[in-house]
Amino acid sequence: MGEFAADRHVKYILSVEKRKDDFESVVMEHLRLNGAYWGLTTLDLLGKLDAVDADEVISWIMQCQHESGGFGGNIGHDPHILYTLSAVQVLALFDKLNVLDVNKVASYISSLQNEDGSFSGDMWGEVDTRYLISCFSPVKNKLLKNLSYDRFSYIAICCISILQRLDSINVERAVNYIVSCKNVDGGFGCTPGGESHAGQIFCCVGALAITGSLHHVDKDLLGWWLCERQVKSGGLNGRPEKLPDVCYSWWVLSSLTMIDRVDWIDGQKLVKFILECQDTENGGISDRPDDAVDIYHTYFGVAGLSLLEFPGVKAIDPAYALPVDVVNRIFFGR
Ligand code: GRG
Repeated sequence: MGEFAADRHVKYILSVEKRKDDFESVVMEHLRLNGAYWGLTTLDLLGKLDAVDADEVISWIMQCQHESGGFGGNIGHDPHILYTLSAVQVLALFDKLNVLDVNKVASYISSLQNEDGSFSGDMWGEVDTRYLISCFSPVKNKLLKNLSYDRFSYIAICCISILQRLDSINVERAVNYIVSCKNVDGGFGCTPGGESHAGQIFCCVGALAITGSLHHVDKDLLGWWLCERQVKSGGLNGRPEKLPDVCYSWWVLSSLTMIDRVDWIDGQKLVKFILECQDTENGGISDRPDDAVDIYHTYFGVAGLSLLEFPGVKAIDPAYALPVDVVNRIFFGR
């Protein structure tokens, strides 16, 4: 099994920020705040967050805030619930949540809750976040336009919980909506009746964990569905018959961790798969061995290793997707 090239990954992440004209930076332009969350959380998991200038990052983040209280993906871009979560997560990483007008952000999030308890992504109603994620990736450029409200439910709940303002949304209705997306296979889809997908399952299980509602999950049934995502190479796919992808090391493993079934997959084989996806020369992790690396897969590969308790990687919280010490600082002040 190859070595874990932690130092190279740190160098790669720091270099993405500097290469403003290359392909990855250009396609990331409109979702830069989300990319910042991926890169900076990876640095923190590797104990290297101090390699960036915190004041510079915070000042840029605050310039992405809109008068509505929401944040855009970059300066001058429209606000969206996903970038608002990324902004809050990055401020939490730097222990700078105090720069926020919490009421303003909370009122932006609560304004996006619909009558049925679900959330819209922005004032226009909906954008599928798979599109947001896939269009930055050199290997994926798909426009996927199905409704995806329960994904926004996770984003809203995670964000408002970090701000300790869960009382500003209707949690009961939000939970009811998420539960209505549960399928007979134990998984969750984008909308009621939608196909179970590991990314979606993370969102639903994460939101249920944060709101203390995990009793709605059939843990054994969902555990089976999730551990069947492991394929021969050791990697995990996101749904039956699909190719493995490093990002599912996060979406699947975090869900298994939250329902206490993480030992139902072969952790050693998954570690081997993630390490095979590294560019050991220039740093970064790709979706599958020998593909081009990007910052999204680098984050989710390292986050997967964290859940597998890989040496030298800090522990990550499976629901908040932030280092455990950051989550403890938010909720317990230490
Ligand atoms: C704070 C970690 C964190 C997340 C914020 C954006 C978000 C909340 C969750 C997204 C969950 C999700 C749907 C992940 C899957 C993303 C992805 C790469 C989907 C690809 O979809 P397909 O259909 O993939 O192209 P498969 O693998 O099924 O072929």
